[in-house]
Amino acid sequence: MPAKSTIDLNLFLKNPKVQSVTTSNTSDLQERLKFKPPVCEVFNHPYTRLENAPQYEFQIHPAAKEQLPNIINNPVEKIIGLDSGDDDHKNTYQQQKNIGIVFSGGPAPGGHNVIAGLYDAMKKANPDNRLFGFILGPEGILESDIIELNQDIIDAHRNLGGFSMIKTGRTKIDSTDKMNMARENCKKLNIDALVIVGGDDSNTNAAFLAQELYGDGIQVIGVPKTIDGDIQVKDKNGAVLCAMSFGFHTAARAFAQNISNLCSDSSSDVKYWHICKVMGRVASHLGMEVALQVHPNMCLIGEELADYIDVKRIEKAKAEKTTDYTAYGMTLRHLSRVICNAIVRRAEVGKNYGVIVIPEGILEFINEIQVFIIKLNTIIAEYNQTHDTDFHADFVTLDDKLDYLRRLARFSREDTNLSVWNTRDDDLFNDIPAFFQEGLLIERDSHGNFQFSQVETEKVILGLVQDYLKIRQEQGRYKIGIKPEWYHKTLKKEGLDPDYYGPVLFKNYNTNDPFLLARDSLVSKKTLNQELVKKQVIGKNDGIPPVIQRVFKATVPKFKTQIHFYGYDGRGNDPTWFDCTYTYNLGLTVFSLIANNATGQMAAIKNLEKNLSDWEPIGIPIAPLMHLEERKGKLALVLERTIVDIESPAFKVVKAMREKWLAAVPGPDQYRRPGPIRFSGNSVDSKPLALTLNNLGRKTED
Ligand code: FBP
Repeated sequence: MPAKSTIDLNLFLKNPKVQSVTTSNTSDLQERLKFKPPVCEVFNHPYTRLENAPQYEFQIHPAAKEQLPNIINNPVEKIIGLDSGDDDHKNTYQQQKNIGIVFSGGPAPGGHNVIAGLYDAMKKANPDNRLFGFILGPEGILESDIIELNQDIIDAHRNLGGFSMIKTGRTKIDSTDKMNMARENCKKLNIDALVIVGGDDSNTNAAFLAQELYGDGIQVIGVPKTIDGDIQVKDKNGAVLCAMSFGFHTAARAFAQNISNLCSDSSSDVKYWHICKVMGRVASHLGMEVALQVHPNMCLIGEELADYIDVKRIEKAKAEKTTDYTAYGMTLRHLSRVICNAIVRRAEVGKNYGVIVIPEGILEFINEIQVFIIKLNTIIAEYNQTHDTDFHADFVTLDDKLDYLRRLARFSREDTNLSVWNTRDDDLFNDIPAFFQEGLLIERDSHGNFQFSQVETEKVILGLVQDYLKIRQEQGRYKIGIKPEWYHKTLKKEGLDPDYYGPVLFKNYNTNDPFLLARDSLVSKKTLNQELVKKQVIGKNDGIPPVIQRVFKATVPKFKTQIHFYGYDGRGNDPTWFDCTYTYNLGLTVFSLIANNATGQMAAIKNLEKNLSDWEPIGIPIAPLMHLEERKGKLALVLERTIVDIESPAFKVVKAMREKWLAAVPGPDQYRRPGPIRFSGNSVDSKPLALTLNNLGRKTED
């Protein structure tokens, strides 16, 4: 029986040594709070001014010209440091300002440093400047829910992850009523400038607000935030203006460390395939960066699948004088075959384990699924508009929703002009598993985006992979390779002659292959018995020797999986040194843009892929970056997202290394250990590897 504890818990908890163990104020936290990110050279001057950079041009969409007339002609602005200036400039720069800031969309590491940078710069320019945080995202603007940010609040959040200082939300200011409400509230609160820290949709919002508030003299500045890494800006000639949104590096490194740990576990325990879904609503940037950091056995890149062309199908269709549209882009079925082939090849060299990275948004790039998503977006948006109600409130269960779709399909037979959903769509949709149907029918977010993070993408793919592996196993085309030495040793130990049984059991016996592969015909104990009898190795009534049964069992694979999702954890991680420094400088840039009267601009750091001494703070006009996209079933003007460029050096490296990382050969795996997130130092891996490779690739091309 354990001895009864005699400690006085109250006294124990007051003990300074116990308190040093239980305190939340860890040394890591203290180090972070104290860290002062280095700044770009221009910010060492007391003032800054803007300089037009007309050499950067954009392909402007006519809809952007029409809808955003007051900000469409904004140029790229360079920020220049000034030691002194004329009095007019000084007066404008130092004029007292009330600035409002809001986080919008998902958290991204570094957001607090944007606020800290802005706060420090504005207090340096004029200690009477005031900074207000809108609480819970754009909803805070509509509700006038605001908090004044002071030194204590800022200092308690420096270099820390999350958006907890003022919280965030996904409300969209997308109607005339909401725009008017935003204007009235900003005016009531005497806001001179509004800063929107957000992703593509939030910067779209920033552009429309800048247009709307232009006449009121309220400036609006955007900041490129999102772990997804899909805000990247180039001008029309390919000059990189913003290589990456903030938060991407930290999230990728956080995911990479966890996935690298799984690589270690997997190659030790040798019994699981780890299926790792990583965030990134549409683009596969995070998946690709994780692949570069970790070298997993497989990494799917959505953009590559969309680009796939099935030459065999095209030729077949050509011979039949038809067109096979399914030959363009990879189908889910084909994708599952590609994954299975890789799993089978590793099994043949004895590696019945591994790690697969699947980007969250992969289904967006699968033609057949994309068609469903667009059709369902349209159906839901049309229903809400026609009935002035909510589709999901009216059709609560999956059965209700399926019923409604069935009715639409029935109507389509009567009126083919109105058929977004026809009987073929309905039949195909009814063929997919219920959990996936439910996923495809889930509520869209406030921007009308399909919520990929809510869909069990990995389960959909895994289901198909499992089915196909089963078929291959039944056909005898999925086996575990076994080492000849083990086979010889095992049989000899039991007094049996390996050479007597070997040719019957293995299709490559007596070759120099490093792994023995069981014959295709041996798919069960029954077929093993039949073969041994047929080849007269055993008599009809002898039964299979136990050691032969053991050898056979060792050749039969069990596909065991563990599923993981990496997303919210990385979004909340404390920022890397790179993200801390990047975001602090973004905050300083925001103030320079405001102090120099800019509006409709997005703060950015040019040359981010290079060393800090080459970083150039700039303002990028948002309006020229916009194009038309389907949202809530309609075309809307939005900021264009950047997906993975399959012609980029970084992607080409991933493609070239894929076979090596698969390691479907005897010998060790090729996993890379990125290690934990480092907070100090400025070495090559302290910035995204994709950026470094793209920069090196561009240099090589020059
Ligand atoms: P942002 O584009 O707002 O930065 O959010 C990105 C993201 O983290 C995606 O990777 C993910 O699909 C989505 O947010 C999840 O959204 P939610 O927080 O609403 O679950």
